[in-house]
Amino acid sequence: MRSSALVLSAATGLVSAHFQLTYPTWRADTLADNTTFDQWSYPCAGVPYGTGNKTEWPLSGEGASVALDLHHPWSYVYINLGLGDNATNFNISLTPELLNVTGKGEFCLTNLPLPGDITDGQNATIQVVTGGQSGSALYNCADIVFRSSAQSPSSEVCTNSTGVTATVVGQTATDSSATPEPTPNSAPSGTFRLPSRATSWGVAIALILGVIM
Ligand SMILES: [Cu+2]
Repeated sequence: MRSSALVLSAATGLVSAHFQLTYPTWRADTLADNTTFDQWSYPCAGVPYGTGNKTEWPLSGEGASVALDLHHPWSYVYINLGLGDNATNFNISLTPELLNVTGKGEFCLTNLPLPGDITDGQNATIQVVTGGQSGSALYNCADIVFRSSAQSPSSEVCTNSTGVTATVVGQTATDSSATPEPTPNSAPSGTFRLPSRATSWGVAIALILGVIM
């Protein structure tokens, strides 16, 4: 089994593609040459809890951000949260609106909607899932500790590459509503908000509306 999987991955040459979880810091570099980790592997690419550093992450606001480097032409992006040490149940969705991200490169989401009962010092894990053309999903995880004093990532770390655009699935590109409404019964709490950092650059509207600027 193992050797055939290795042969398959070598033959398809897909190992160098996939995606990077840039922020918060992922558990391990699952794109490294000769890595034994596998992004196809649920829930965290085979990387055990605590392998990497814990990133201090805020309880709310703009700093509640995730930055990705996407290597596929397009990706469905889901971001989930699992509370506690070594969470195995990533049952809190931070992307109640399904995002379809077009383009390869850096992608930044800020102001992710967090549950209201998070406490300072609480450990958790962020799971990022991308779906693409193959119909299979890719996974990466980052371990965090919630801190009210956490700093936001810099604009260099959390940024959007030219040509990377996102649309909410089900929303047409000509829809002029600035803030999509959460789908009933799917939003855990709060509302999904436009990335405010990007808003200040005049980019977020384009992201949500799918307009290439
Ligand atoms: Cu890939």
